[in-house]
Amino acid sequence: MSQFQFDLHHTDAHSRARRSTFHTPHGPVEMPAFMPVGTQGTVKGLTIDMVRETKAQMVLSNTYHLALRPTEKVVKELGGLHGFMRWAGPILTDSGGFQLFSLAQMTKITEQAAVFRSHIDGSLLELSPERAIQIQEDLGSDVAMVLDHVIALPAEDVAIRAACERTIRWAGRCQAAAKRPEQAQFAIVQGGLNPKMRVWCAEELAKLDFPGYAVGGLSVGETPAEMYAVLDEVCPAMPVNKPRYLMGVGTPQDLLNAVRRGIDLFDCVLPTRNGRNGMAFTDNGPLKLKNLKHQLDTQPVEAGCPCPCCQHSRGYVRHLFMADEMLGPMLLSAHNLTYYQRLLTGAREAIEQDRFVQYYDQKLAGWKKSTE
Ligand code: PRF
Ligand code: ZN
Repeated sequence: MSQFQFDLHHTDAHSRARRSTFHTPHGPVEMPAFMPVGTQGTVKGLTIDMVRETKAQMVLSNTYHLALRPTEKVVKELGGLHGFMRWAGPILTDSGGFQLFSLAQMTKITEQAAVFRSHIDGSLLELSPERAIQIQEDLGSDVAMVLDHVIALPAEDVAIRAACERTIRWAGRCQAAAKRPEQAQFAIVQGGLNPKMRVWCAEELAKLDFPGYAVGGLSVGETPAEMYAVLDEVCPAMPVNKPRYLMGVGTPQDLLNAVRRGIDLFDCVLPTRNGRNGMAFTDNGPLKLKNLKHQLDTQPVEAGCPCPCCQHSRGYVRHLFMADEMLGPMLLSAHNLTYYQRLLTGAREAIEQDRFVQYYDQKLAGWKKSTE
């Protein structure tokens, strides 16, 4: 019996939103779910106990960064990612496909592998599908992502097709390279903004029978409407009985729009990155804590929020940012991650009760009230 069972409990009566549980060797993930990003084996600014207190169930980490530093051998020696980070729950690792495209100075990409220069010391390195899997097996994550070929948008159809075809062949090679039954691999659907290519890529990958599927290549500069249009087409082409993960997305509004279209899993740097920059997500839209209007504000960032930030006044949090104190970014990162978890907990409850569309309308109406 696979350790990666997926139970689809319910589909919302008025949308494609799904309520499910994904089982892993390090415990279950109630979906729809959001994973905080722990690129370097740390969710920036938070201790691992603080990450747990946000109610995160699963965290994401990165092959590319950890392979460069401290190297997967060091992580393996120090107990794998679970022992290294001291995170007892499920972990997903990204393959490096997207980081090659966004961070590294790519020198050559062939059928065999991507050759690139490290963004840290400029050294020349090679990432093949087999190597991406071997690194992720050493890291010991529960879910490994296949190595995909990400291209910049907009792109010509021929370039999109070539990247899709290579992504499909590489997915097959990743699957063939797997040695650890305690690790599941998720395939990644590419295809740019071309709906036909997206559907074709999803159908070809579905034939390989992966335990989960991701949608990649989105949130790379297209409009939200363009991204939602791709999800409208691609979700119905993905297997019903497997988790669906939208990589690197997004704003609270993006998350609810994607859930509505049938996505089950997300990761994004936005809650932590924006938190570090003084921006808080709330049910009444974003708050900029550096704004002078918060100087004497005695209210918490969000009334009723159980996070450590919301035990303080907005005036105090503003002071921390103005005085460049590190507690400010820490508190707002904790708040924003808590906000994202509460948003998805609410979504799960709403789906169970067939009222996801009302939930969506209610959240959107609140966010539109923002005056900042
Ligand atoms: N591929 C991989 N990781 C990713 C993406 C992708 O397309 C994205 C796109 N938003 C984020 N992270 N491997
Ligand atoms: Zn809070």
